Amino acid sequence: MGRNYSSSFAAFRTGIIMLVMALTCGCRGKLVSSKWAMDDPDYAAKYSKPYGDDKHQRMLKQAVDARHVEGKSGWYASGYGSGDPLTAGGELGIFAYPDAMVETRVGVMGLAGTRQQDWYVGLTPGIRLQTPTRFAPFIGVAGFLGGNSKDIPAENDNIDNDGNGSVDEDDEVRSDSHFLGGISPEIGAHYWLTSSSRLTVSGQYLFTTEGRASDMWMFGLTFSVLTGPNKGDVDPSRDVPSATELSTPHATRNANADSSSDAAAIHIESDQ
Ligand SMILES: [Ca+2]
Ligand SMILES: [Ca+2]
Repeated sequence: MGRNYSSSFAAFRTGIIMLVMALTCGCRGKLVSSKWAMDDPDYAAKYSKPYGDDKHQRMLKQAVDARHVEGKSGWYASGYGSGDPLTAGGELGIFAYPDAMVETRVGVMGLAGTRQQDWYVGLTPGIRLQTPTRFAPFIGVAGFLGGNSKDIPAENDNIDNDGNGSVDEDDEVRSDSHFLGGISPEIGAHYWLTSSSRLTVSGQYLFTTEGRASDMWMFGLTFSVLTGPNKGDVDPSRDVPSATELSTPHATRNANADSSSDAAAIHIESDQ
């Protein structure tokens, strides 16, 4: 037990070391910058004006502020490890920031090990509460619902399992499916390498449907990319399409029509 816990901790420590290496190799000189996210239009809109008397105060604020993530979404890839029971996992998914302090995600996760038989593949939704900052500690909760299927011997069950007209012939097998569910409290921290790329170290304790002996600490390292949209991408002056436009593929708006009548401004173009 103690040795297994040690190996779990060693995996977590390796994740921390990898994070530090990535930070020092990939972003040397930019770990703390008051202009670290200026290539993000929403961040730049807030901070691109010249400094005034509040220069030092604003530099500090700009160095930590990551509220430009609000309303944006992206994708992520994670690797997980656990020493007790020995388990390795991978996850691909999408995430979104409905608020700068709230992150939601859903991914597809594969787990091998788990003290159960073989591998599992399943869906894992999650939510995190975090600081709206470049270095962002968080707490969260995630779920897992997965399953697997494998062939097991069926030579003695008096059933023609494969429907070939012969009962319990040599090497007859049947398909055996198994489900694994779980819920896991999570703790960790993000660090934004750039305005749109993020590294995460996390630890989650997975309570499984297989009983407490199968519960485990899973330590993870995640790389994420924020893909938008920026607030400026949505032009508030753009016309909202009418129901007629949306339901009629060949409808176009006549720019010369009387703008007082939306109905009159719609031209229906015929295929002929
Ligand atoms: Ca058979
Ligand atoms: Ca059989």
